[in-house]
Amino acid sequence: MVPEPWRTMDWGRKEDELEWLKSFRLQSGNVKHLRVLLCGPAGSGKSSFINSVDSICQNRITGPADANNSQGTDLVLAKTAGQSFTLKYKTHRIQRERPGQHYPFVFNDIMGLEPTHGILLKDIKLAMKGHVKEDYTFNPVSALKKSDYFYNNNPTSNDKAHVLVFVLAVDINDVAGPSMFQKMAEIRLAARDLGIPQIAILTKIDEKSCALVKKDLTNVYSSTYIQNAMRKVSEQVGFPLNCIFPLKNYHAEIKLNTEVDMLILSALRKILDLANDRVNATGVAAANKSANNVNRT
Ligand SMILES: Nc1nc2c(ncn2[C@@H]2O[C@H](COP(=O)(O)OP(=O)(O)O)[C@@H](O)[C@H]2O)c(=O)[nH]1
Ligand SMILES: [Mg+2]
Repeated sequence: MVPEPWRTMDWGRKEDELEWLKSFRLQSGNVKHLRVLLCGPAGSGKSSFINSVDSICQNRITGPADANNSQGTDLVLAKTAGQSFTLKYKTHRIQRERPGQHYPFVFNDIMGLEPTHGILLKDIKLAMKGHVKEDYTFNPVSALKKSDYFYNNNPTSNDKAHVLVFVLAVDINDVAGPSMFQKMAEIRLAARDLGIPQIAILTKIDEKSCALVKKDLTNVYSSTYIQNAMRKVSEQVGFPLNCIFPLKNYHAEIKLNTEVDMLILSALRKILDLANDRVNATGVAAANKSANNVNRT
């Protein structure tokens, strides 16, 4: 345990955070929704994160979309496909409290970090640029081709990713080899080159960190184990420390819990702020470009 927590959290502010989420609106009229691309190894908690956000947004634990196996949904998919490690590109929307209404952000998750059988870097770039159509099944040995039915030739701003989130279990440094970190760094650089902001969430702090945090989640920012995990991820992949969020997903609970909600909401807030900034910056750039074109005519 470190003497002073390195990050602060006002655990009593849940109602304010929820109010912020409920009133969350897009600042730009250029897009219908913000697209959040989640990327991480099989079993890291990508589907559980989407389900957890869904649960918080609906103020109840919602039925699992597809996170339901101890090995992770991606591995289940991989096994059913005869060890060929495939994964469909699916957009997950988050329902508001009333059926039929949705929040202005969507999630896609891709199993992209396994160096040998994960989704190819080329395909991840295509997904970031909005070229991958819904329901495409990624092939770990060959990238999506322009001639393919699932190749979107004319992606709109709605199809493009506005933020990239690495979903890593907090013990990633103990289990991942150099090639996985290398691939993560390559993906992060590709996102940076496309102007897409990136953050990381470190999941499973209730299971894979120190006894202190397992006992009480509010110790999260005082844990040396978690601080070291964040530092190593920061060094290996290149995220600034303030873009790394340790948290726990809902996975076995039947009721919401304030501490779990607060950790997820603080990550979600950062994700949505970064995505909103990205969309606004793209809108300004497009407006400047068209103004320049008008000036030239
Ligand atoms: N203890 C704990 N288990 C988690 C957490 N997040 C996910 N899990 C479990 O880890 C397994 C894999 O999660 P899943 O969301 O399917 O991973 P995915 O393959 O990345 O989509 C499932 O059994 C989840 O219940 C977490 O924060 N804490
Ligand atoms: Mg999954």
